[in-house]
Amino acid sequence: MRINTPGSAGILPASIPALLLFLLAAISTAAPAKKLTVGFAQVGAESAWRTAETQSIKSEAEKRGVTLKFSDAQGKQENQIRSVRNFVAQHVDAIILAPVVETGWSPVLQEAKRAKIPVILVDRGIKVPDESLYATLIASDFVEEGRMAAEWLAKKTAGKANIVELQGTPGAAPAIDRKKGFEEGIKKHPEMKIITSQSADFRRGQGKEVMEALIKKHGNEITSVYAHNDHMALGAVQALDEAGRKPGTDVIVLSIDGIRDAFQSMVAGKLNCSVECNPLLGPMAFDAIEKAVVGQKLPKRTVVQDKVFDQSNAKELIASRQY
Ligand code: GZL
Repeated sequence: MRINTPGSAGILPASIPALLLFLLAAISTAAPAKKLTVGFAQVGAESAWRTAETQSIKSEAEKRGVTLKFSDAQGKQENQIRSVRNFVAQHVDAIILAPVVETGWSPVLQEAKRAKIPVILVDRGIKVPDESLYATLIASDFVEEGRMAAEWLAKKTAGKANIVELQGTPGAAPAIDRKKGFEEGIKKHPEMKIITSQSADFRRGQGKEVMEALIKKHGNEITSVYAHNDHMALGAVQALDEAGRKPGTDVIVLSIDGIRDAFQSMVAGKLNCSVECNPLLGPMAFDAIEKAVVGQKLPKRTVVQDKVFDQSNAKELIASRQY
């Protein structure tokens, strides 16, 4: 290929800049980067939040021409571990893992490390003695989400509330940390008490069932419900409605995620507040993979920023919601 530069003659570049241009031109016509194959070990499909996250990762893979191998663990860690092991055996280029719980990951992640396959954690963290077992974690700060929820409730109730807490999946990072952050947040308010706290596994149906039982047991003592996700809160709203309590007025209901159904419930005056937890992690996950597969060092943690939504802004924002 002839590169004409000032003072040059003949077909070969005569100066260094020209040589560099020549080499660049040569490289740029090289074969396109290798088509990546990525394994994605997803928790399951327990909530609209989860399906929005799955959709974000699937559509981003398609947009980038990545072959995505997807597995749904039905909420079971042993299924996720089996999926990761299978992805290693299939020699994928990278693995995306949304770990259902925090512990029990070292053995299978050591297998991925030995196979030199980078693991990108999305949406939930893990507890491992050796942090080199994963390339990066892309997730919200659940402790902060819990604190934001507590702060909102303290303002709404002038620091007086008897709270039912509906926890997420036992052992899951968002359940552990949202509880921790909320408890930290209400500590400053002696008249804000958690009167009972039970898991409903991030599921709407279980949120309704658990709330029905708690209404029977605690009746009008309950003045607030704090749910670790919108789905459980919407189940609780249904239970309160059916029990003749007025969710949104007699009982202040708040949760986390910011899904469209939560916005609809806030517009209807039933749910009072939802702290956002953005599930649209596809673009960040594949940006991280593209760096990891060429050996670039990644930050151990990328914190996804969240906002607080309530009945004061739900109506104007609902049309713009993407999940
Ligand atoms: C949060 C995610 C949680 C959501 C729930 O990152 O792990 O799991 O808050 C989902 O809706 O079930």
